[in-house]
Amino acid sequence: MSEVITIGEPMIMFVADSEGDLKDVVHFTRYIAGAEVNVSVGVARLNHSVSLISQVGDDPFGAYIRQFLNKEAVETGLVTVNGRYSTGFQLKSKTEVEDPKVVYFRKGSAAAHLSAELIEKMDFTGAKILHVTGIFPALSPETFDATLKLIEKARTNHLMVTFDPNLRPTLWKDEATMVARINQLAGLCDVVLPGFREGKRLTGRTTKEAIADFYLNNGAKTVIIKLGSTGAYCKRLRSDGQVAETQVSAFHVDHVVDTVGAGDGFAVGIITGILEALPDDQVLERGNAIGAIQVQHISDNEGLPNRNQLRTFIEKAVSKSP
Ligand code: KDG
Repeated sequence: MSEVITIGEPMIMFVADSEGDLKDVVHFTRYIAGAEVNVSVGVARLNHSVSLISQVGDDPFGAYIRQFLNKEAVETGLVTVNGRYSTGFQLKSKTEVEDPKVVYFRKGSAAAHLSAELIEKMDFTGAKILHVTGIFPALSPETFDATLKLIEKARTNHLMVTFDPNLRPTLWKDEATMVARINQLAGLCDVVLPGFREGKRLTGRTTKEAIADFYLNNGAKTVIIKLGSTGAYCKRLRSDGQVAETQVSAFHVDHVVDTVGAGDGFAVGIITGILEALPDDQVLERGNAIGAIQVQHISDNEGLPNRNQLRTFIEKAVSKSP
């Protein structure tokens, strides 16, 4: 099994070639989206082995996704093809001034019908980290169940479990269900990675320290909060029972093209930093750096760096800083 395992829905993403209401756009460019797919691509580009668990339809979208993942060296042995359902897709608007508008066509998709049976048969030998997000479990009762089973199995097999809440309110029945389910999952994971606004929404607390304490008291061992242009903050329960706090500042970005995918880039930095046993400040710095590189690209994953690109970005930023 690969070092990193993740579970999620890969989607085809059509990005508008021109600005304006999506209903008026004539030409779109095709990309691939999906938070966990983005993370798997980023981890593979940093030369760590990674497996994606998913399901696609027996259609050209599904075939293209498998081809893309294979080209990116993401292990696809656990991406099943199910001809009864279609591969999901989404439209994304083009905008320079605000977050883009995203419209999903994913209800009842092949991924939403992924069966937990696949997980029962999995062999975790050699795997070190399971990464899950709050998107896949929001798709259907089956995907919530599959996510829970996977987390339970990962814990039994002593994997570290990282969790990015990645709130998508339109995929949940209502706000209360979303908050309860996401916090249920977060309580079963070792490392929780909320954005500051997400953390406030999920916990009702208003400071980064209080949000971190909520999750530490709920079962997590480490909470890493994304602070956007301010950087990132980490609160960790050390094995000696002491609490360690770390905060690092963000990298400056001259021109933000699209913020979607930045959180996934951040997660790539955290996961690979932990795998490489980097100290906390370098783990956060790597997360910030990959997030900052990613926001300079329109695709949700094309900007994710390889090792040379990551090193060059950090060295340049450090040499410019006063
Ligand atoms: O985090 C980026 C994802 O949001 C994007 O790639 C698509 O998974 C996606 C979603 O559900 O919004």
